[in-house]
Amino acid sequence: MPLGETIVALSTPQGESAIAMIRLSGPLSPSIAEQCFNKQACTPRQATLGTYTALSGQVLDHGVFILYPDERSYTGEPMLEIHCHGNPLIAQKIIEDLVDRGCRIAEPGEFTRTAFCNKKLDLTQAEAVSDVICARSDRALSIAHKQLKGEIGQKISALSSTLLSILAEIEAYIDFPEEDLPEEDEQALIGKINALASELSELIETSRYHELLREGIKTVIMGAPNAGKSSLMNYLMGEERAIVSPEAGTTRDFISERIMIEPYCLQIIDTAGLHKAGSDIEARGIEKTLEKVREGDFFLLIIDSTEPTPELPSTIFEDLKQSNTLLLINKVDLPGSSKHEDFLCDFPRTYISITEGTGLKDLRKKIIQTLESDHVVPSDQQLVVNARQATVLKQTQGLILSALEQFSRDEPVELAASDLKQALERLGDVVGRIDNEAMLDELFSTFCIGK
Ligand SMILES: Nc1nc2c(ncn2[C@@H]2O[C@H](COP(=O)(O)OP(=O)(O)OP(=O)(O)O)[C@@H](O)[C@H]2O)c(=O)[nH]1
Ligand SMILES: [Mg+2]
Repeated sequence: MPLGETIVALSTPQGESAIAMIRLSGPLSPSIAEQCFNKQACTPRQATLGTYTALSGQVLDHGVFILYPDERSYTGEPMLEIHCHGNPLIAQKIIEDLVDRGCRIAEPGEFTRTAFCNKKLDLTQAEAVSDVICARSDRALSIAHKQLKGEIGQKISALSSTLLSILAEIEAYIDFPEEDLPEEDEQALIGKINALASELSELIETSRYHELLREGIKTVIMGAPNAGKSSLMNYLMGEERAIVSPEAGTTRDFISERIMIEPYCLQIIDTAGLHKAGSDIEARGIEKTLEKVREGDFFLLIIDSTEPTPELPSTIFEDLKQSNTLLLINKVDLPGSSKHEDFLCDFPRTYISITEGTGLKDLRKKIIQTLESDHVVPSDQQLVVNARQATVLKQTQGLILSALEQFSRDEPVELAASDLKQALERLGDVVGRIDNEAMLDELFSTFCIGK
């Protein structure tokens, strides 16, 4: 944002509501508060009741405003919040009046961007603001809040410090070239660099949880035709969402809906039954099922206990694992039902009858247990990086691995040091920090290299 501009936007959703909130950020905020509400002085950061009068003299609304006259605000610059009645017409007229008074309509995310530019938030915290707003479940919310508190930033700081101390040790030898790096010191350094690379791998790995938390856990209900997949979908939804019929091959196209099973949001997908297709349409349905399986995070494989175990395409087991699949042996109410104990015997399973309600009381609990037992979902203590952060971390890791390579090839230590310096800069980009030079100065001022 160019210096000196004041931005304005409606911060609550469009439409009728009890209250709407209009937010301003920039130097005009204090004078606008005075002029529009005709108050000579108002107490900073305190809700004040007032009448909003437009430049034309028209009274637009009675409402509450809060002035943040200095940098102690969300954006780090003067801000004004106007809480008016939630009539879109009022909000629109106030915003038009504010534009007439010299404000500019804010770009999407511009308030948070301003906060980042004014160092109120690091980049990971700024990104967390959107995760907090979009969180669909308790788990997604608690993880986004950790990030908003700056925990990824703290982790990056810790990794940067480790990298910096490794670099400092190497620099010591560069400064005294007559002394060769002793073998045991070199091995110790390689050990530290390897440990750092593994820590980065662990962090990069967590990015797979980001979309899962944001969009819901993609849970594919699959099995042979007529096994009861759509019946299960309807049971979990609590409504008749999918067509259920005794005719095999009823579901041709997939159906997807979100449900909550606290503390998670699941995106459940009912699919066409897997078997040897009789027609082109069926074959297309089955192809779509296989596509959904490839994209799935979690699988509910439903088996009709009165039928022989289904023959599933072998490629499916590239995705379905003991750790991410729950077997549901259905229709146990019918005579002649079998336990199918030999089928995928090491997979977790539960016996149910959807029509009679058998085994359904604990089904949600069992789903959560299976999800949690093998880390299909993150724990609430987990840090989760997003795709951008993972990309930057991978680049950092690439530079660290390149430094290791230089060591193993007995190249001059300067080359490894150069890779590690670049890695340090790249790591700073995760949080959008641009002061690596300052960090280096600080550390080396306390480091006694001559010792
Ligand atoms: N007896 C009994 N019948 C069931 C049970 N669950 C489902 N059914 C019946 O089985 C038939 C097939 O159920 P659906 O839910 O349509 O099965 P589906 O797997 O979606 O079938 P397709 O979409 O054709 O692949 C229906 O007549 C259901 O009422 C159960 O637990 N016991
Ligand atoms: Mg169906």
